[in-house]
Amino acid sequence: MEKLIHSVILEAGDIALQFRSRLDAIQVTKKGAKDLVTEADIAVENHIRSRLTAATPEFGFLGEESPETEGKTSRWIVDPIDGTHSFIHGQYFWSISIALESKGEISHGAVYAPLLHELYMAEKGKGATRNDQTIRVSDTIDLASAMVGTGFACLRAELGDNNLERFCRIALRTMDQRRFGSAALDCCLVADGQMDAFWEQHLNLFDVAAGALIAEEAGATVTDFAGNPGLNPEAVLITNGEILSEMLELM
Ligand code: LIP
Repeated sequence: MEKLIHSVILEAGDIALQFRSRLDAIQVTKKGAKDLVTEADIAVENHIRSRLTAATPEFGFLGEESPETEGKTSRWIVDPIDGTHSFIHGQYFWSISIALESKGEISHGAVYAPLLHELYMAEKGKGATRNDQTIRVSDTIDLASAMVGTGFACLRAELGDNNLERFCRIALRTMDQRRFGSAALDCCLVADGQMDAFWEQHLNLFDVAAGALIAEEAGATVTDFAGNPGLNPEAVLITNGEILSEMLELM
């Protein structure tokens, strides 16, 4: 399965980069007030979907840009471009995310950031890698020394709880903060120790299914904002473990 995911995600990256090379000319459509989709998102998802479906016709498929199909025991969970706004603005921090769920559990995850030349992969129980090198979370032991990241779910900006108060509370207690714009990649940055924690609310499963597995396999804790273990896209908190209790106090 890893070989299939590896090839498909690299092909998808090439397609996204072709669109990026003519960014001024690509079509952008609004799905909602702040929810944009580009030709690139659709072309990348179509490619991933046709390749994965041809190889595993019995699996279901949940993607950001196309209707879901159900499978018997397994399904692919795909975000063709996570960080569409970053992509449209010609920035570096966007990624392609592919996860495989079997019997309700994410078994494989891959996140590829083509402009950063970073490919993160994990298989349940077998650890996580970045460009084939094993990765581990940081060993930062307190929030005062921590670099943390978040996102503001701009697509769901009309929701009352918009994360700004929480961000201000946490920012006062940490060494520094980042908002990179791709939740999938944010999870991987915790996995390889570039950040000590990441949180975001009101995400979709396809944003974080792969990234959360990669983080967990690198030693991260994956909980909701109350500390319940496991991935809840409505409230995702990923930490290096050491700073989990301090983060929970502030959520
Ligand atoms: C985006 C995320 C981003 C988050 C946005 C959005 P998309 O995914 O990864 O970090 O803050 O609300 O969900 O829509 O570009 O795939």
